[in-house]
Amino acid sequence: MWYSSPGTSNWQLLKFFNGFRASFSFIITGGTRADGFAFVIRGDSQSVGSAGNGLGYSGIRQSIAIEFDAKQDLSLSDPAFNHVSLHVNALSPTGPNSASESFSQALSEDADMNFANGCMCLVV
Ligand SMILES: [Ca+2]
Repeated sequence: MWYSSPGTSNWQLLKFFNGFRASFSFIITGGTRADGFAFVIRGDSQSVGSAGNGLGYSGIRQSIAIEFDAKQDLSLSDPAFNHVSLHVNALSPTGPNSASESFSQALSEDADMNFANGCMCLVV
């Protein structure tokens, strides 16, 4: 789900001069285990993120993503456990972001984290 896309009727520039606070809850349930999802703040409205192990944000330029990764992808150097990770393109902040752990600036280290077990999770 994306909010405030340019060219749409609800488009508005969000300004964070005084910081911001966001909260949401989610449940990941049943079926074949999916890759996860990401909370993304983007400055570039034209680039598109990739699906699957890209978690919808990999490839989006000028973005910050907090990924909730529920599937290990060895090609992205994921740890062997569910994790929450902050991703930015630190070498080129206006360049594309990536779900590769080489773009991670902070990673949860709780190997017992299981947010894909059907429980309600609250993020603040
Ligand atoms: Ca992954």
